[in-house]
Amino acid sequence: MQPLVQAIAGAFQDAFGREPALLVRAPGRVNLIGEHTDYNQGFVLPAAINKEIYFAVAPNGLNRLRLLAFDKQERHEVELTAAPLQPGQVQWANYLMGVAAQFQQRGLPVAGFDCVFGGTIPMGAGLSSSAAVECGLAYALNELHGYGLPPIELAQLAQKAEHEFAGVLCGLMDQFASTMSRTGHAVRLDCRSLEYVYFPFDTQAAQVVLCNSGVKHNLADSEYNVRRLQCEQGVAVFRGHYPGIGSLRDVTLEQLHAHQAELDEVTYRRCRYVLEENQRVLAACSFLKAGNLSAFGQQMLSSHAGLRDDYEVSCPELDALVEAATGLPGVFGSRMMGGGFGGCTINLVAPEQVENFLAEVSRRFTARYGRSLETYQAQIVAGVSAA
Ligand code: GAF
Repeated sequence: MQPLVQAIAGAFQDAFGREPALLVRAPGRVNLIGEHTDYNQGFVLPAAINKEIYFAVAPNGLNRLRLLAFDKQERHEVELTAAPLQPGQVQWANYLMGVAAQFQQRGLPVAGFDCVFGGTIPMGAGLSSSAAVECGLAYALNELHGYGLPPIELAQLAQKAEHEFAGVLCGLMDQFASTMSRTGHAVRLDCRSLEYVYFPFDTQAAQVVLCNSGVKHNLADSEYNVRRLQCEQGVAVFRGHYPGIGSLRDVTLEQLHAHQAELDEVTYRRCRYVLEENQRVLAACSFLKAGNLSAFGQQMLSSHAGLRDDYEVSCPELDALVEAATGLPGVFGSRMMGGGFGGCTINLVAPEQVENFLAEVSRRFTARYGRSLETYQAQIVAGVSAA
């Protein structure tokens, strides 16, 4: 057992005076390409990584949730009543309560339980720590109660918890990656049909290197919801002409150009980005299948340009990191990743050049921002499971 899992199990024993019934691991994710496309019913290509949240859980025979955040060493207790749980003041506890509430809302009662959780996913780095927290507890409650929900339903349940208890109207990508990923594979999800295809991703050919800008933009959540709204405003215009259109996924670039004059300039750029990004994901998957990492990486660079100029969710630090990476020996591609306004860039780098890459990008980042750069070399792991 990993030392951190052991420590979390030990903290459970100390806090609640008995052994946990279940130990769970739930991973964070990277996204190779396909950003801000999930809530537009488009395509994404994420993979779960070896940055994870671990849980020790057991029923407590009380009508209470007793929660302990290992990293913060904070405790929180909530009474279970006949009414479904509601969001409270403690942000970290809301992620857990939100999941319990989703079981309740589906008519699946939640018995009182004790839970200690903690992990290695850096907060606010765009690696989906919140999805991992949600998916890990969803897995645990499903197991403890024997509800038998399939992993994809756990992902949907966790997504709804994020909407209702964190107020972020996210798509399904992060929760899908945390529950459905496969070791050594990226997974392309069609967010409209929920069809998915696994693509082997050989980290011997390209290492996944993450560079953390260290920026945690406090507008990220509100701007995220604004982007979603802008896309919906675009959809409304197209629906006026083509009643069958349900989302930007259904709009073609020809239709976008034909109706450009009816969209304000910002909405036009938001829509253009999403349409082009969907095409990039499909092209990138063909390149990945063909083993053409250079062409794959070009799609990543175009994705970054679209996120920066059309979708406007990048920030100077992320742009500087991509700029510093571009053109270095062995770098196939680089782009900002996740919701944006901070967090990490994802870089695909030939293994023999990783050392040079880290030295060079760190040097440039420090010269510009006067602080050191945190980096991670990610392995691709399986979705949520017992620890
Ligand atoms: C965040 C969201 F949670 C995802 O659903 C996705 O939209 C992503 O931003 C942007 O691609 O991680």
